Amino acid sequence: MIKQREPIVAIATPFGESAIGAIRLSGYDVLGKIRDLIITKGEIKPRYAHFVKIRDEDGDILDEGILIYYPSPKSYTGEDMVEIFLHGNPLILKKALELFLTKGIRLAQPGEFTKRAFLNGKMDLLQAEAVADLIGSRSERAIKSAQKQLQGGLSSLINSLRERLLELLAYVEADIEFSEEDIPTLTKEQIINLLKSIDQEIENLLKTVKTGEFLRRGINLAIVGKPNVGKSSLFNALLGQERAITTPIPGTTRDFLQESLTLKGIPINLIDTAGIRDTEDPIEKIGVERSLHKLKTADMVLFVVDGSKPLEKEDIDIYSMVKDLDHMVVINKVDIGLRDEVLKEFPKAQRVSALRGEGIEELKDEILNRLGVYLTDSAHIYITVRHENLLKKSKEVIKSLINKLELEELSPEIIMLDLREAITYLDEIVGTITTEDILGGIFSRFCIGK
Ligand SMILES: Nc1nc2c(ncn2[C@@H]2O[C@H](COP(=O)(O)OP(=O)(O)OP(=O)(O)O)[C@@H](O)[C@H]2O)c(=O)[nH]1
Ligand SMILES: [Mg+2]
Repeated sequence: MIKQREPIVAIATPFGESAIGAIRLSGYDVLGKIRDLIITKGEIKPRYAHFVKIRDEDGDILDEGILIYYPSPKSYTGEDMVEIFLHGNPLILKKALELFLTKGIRLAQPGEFTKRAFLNGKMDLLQAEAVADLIGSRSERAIKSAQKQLQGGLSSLINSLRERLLELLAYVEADIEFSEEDIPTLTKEQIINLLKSIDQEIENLLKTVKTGEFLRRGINLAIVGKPNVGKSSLFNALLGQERAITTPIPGTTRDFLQESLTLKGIPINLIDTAGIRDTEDPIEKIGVERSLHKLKTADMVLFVVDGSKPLEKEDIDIYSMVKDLDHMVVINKVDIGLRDEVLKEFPKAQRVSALRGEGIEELKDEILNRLGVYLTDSAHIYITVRHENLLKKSKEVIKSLINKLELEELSPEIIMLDLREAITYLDEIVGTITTEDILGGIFSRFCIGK
């Protein structure tokens, strides 16, 4: 059922000068509310591009542009909507916005258009989440995955699990209601097998969460080590460009540097840091503090040592800070020697020559391996932590039901109770059941105007 809510308005394009700036309006009788500010020849027809002028209260023309009217229910939100495209001057757009605000229309909250689209059944919760993902995507793979979810890829997977549980529920229910009659029922083994296959599918989906989170927010990868081991050279080699200054003088990098790259379509935020050592230099000291901070907040730390020289106390001290974090040891400068003692200390380390670009591709592969990146190449379906939490709960119920069934005779009522609970969590994923809290959490991370 479509419900038309109070009219809202937002500027839908980013702040700044641009060729065109868009203003979006949605809600009950929204066109009627702004009609006297719009000058146009003839009637405003649904889904037509109309050339219009916007006038202010005194009748002065603010700007001219294109207006499109989408009456309910055929619009993004399902409500009456208007989109106006003016010249992309922030002052003009702000002035137009203010004019509309005087007409009893309020400013939209982040994600409110999409929230209304969801509430009006234009999309399910998974698709609504994908809208924000799509806008925020930082790699082609991330776009593909968001696009897939927007098209309902994940929804149909969850719905098929849900339908199979519902079907099972119907069988068990029928077993109670018509127990005297001759209707087909499932054997215990059949029920267990069905539950096991559902459990396995949930397991497969759960495997995608880590990669999904990396795809959506990127991976923070920090390069640390003592001065002069070749951190900045490695940074440049991974980026494929001479971005950081490298010199033979220890203490070259004073502040951290960040650059983006993608590895197999996963966005990476690569961070080069100042070499960590005790220093009296006040500038370098701050740099070292920043390095330590980056080290602690990274998803993965690349700890670099110079393989051509004996290890020093500084190397060991830094390693003791790194070893309990997600980390990889990188032995650099193998082109000028690889000492046995270094190899003995770090036998599993990746060996590279940042200067010559040797071992860099292998290092990239190993980074993704170690992060547990699991690429579902054709499916492009990756769940989020929200989905993971609910899927885990559903899986727990299913697992314990399987266990109970294998151990004892269960009454159909107990089986039904468990099945209903497992279904409830899936309902929450697609948004058949929601609370204001859940919706607030999801839509607050949207931009205004979407
Ligand atoms: N032979 C050889 N030299 C290297 C290699 N990697 C880096 N170097 C040299 O080692 C010196 C230090 O390199 P940087 O990349 O500046 O080292 P860093 O760890 O960033 O140093 P700080 O910023 O001072 O902490 C430079 O002269 C580099 O050319 C390598 O793989 N082989
Ligand atoms: Mg450096």
